[in-house]
Amino acid sequence: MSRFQNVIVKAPARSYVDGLTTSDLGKPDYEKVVEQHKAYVEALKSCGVEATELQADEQYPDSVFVEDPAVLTPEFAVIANPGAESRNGEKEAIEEALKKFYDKFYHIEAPGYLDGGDVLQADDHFYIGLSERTNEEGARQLKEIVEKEGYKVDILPLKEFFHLKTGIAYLGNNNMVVAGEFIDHPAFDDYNRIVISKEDEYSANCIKVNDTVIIPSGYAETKRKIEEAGYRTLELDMSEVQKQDGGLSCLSLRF
Ligand code: CIR
Repeated sequence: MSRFQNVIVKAPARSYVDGLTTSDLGKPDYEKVVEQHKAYVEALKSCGVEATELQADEQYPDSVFVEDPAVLTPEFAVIANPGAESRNGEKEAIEEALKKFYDKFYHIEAPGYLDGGDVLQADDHFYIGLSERTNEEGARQLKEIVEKEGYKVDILPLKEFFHLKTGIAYLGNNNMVVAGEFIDHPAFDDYNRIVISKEDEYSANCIKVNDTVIIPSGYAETKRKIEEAGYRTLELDMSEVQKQDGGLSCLSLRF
């Protein structure tokens, strides 16, 4: 798994509290999400990356979730076409920010829709989830792009999860964190699976940033399993992010 040098993050807007959600965890507290986001950015920096911190954009309540408007590899950037109407325009600011780092861009175009949260890269293999946000045409376009660039691709229709990465994370060295519908999924048979139980499902959305796996706080079993697999962990309070259906991966683009 390549090391990351950069991340892009975006500060939460005041309108964040009115963003999209399916959770019944209540309305997020704006001051608290700002604190949690700051701690997240500090944690990333402590893993050795340089952070590009974009200003909050009140027009887009969900724009703190920068993972969804793009898919990045070391060689090229794909500007996604986010499947929620209220979020689609977020891609413009992200493309602008990425111009400093990338020369080679691809775009997912309507009628194709795709959220970066539905895309998992594990070494030379991409997994693309079909969800409420990513349709077959969006997945087909991304498949064509990344296959042309030499990657392998599997497209997986999701049964329960909101986004593909809601329930799965790749830690490198063939280690895959899996929850729910992915625990027995044949697509992941060849990985060493770190299985997350139903009650800890939220913690399946974790991120490996260089030598550290960042996990949400409050999941002792997940922490233990990931440490037993040989990783150092760092825990972050994600309560206000979870209220808006977000997780650790959603809050940054790492490259
Ligand atoms: C949304 O519904 O789009 C946001 N409230 C949450 C997006 C989370 N992003 C992700 O899982 N990649």
